[in-house]
Amino acid sequence: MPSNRVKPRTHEQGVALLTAIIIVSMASIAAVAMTHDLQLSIRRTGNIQTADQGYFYTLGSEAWSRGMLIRDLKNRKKKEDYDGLDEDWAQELPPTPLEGGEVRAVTTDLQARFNLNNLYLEKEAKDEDKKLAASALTIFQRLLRLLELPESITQATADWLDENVNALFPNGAEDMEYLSLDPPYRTANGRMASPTELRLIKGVDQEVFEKLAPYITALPERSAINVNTADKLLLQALFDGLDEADAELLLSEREENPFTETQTFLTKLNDILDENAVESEEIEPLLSVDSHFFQLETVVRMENSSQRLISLLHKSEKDVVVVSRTIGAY
Ligand SMILES: [Ca+2]
Ligand SMILES: [Ca+2]
Repeated sequence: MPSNRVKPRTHEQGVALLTAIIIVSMASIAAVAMTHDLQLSIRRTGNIQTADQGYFYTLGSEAWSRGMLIRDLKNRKKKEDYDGLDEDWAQELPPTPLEGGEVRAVTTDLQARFNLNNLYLEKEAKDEDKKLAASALTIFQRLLRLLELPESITQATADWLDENVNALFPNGAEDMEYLSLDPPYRTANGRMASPTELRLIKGVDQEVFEKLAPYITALPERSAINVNTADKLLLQALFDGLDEADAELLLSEREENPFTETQTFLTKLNDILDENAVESEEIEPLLSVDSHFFQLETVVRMENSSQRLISLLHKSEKDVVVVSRTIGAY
């Protein structure tokens, strides 16, 4: 009779089984690791692709904004000889869906802001420039006062920008002030490349900067303030004695009839102030009714990422060109 008894496993069979189990485990580990690497690689490629796609969308938005300004330039030749908030370029593009995400864009007139570089002075500055810088200093001082910030910041900012190394009295600050800090640094003694440079200046902490940020800019050259786009607070900073209600009158006037000449604006201003309080000759070079510098901010949101592009655009008499691009903060 055949025996039903199972043969006892030999020692060799046990070792073979164990070896097989080890080999299978190792193969599984290797397979898992390879799959994991592959998944990471796919995800990484996907992220790069999404980021690239987002960047191209921001460039598309920039081209669109530039097109709007070029159109404005052509209209200007026809009749509309001003830059105001009622014009097409000034309208915000609300979140607009696009393949895989959405885009939002807003064009801001940078001449609606106070240009910090108006405080810049060459070493051998002409009297005319000195006069303009002194007027800018007064405007900046009034802006700080209206924002309830220390007015002493004006002198330190002027010192940061002017090419000389003599500190203004009593609140100025040149190299000696900053070289004693940790880490030490020197004054720029030149134009600012970005308004964020203000954070380096004596008396400007994050809180001060954030309060000032919506009202300031740093343009590559001296610029006038566009009275058709400037904020109410900045209009008040322009003229001593112009209170909030007066400034609101100017805002409603320009909403009805945007100013096409600075002289019209000054006449209206003198009407409001009910006196000839404004010295037209002094203030006129600081004002304009149109603008050359614009900022476009585009935010593109894709599945898991978002891209922010800040473009600085210059509108001349003939064309609109992109001066600089910054990804992230400006
Ligand atoms: Ca215009
Ligand atoms: Ca200086």
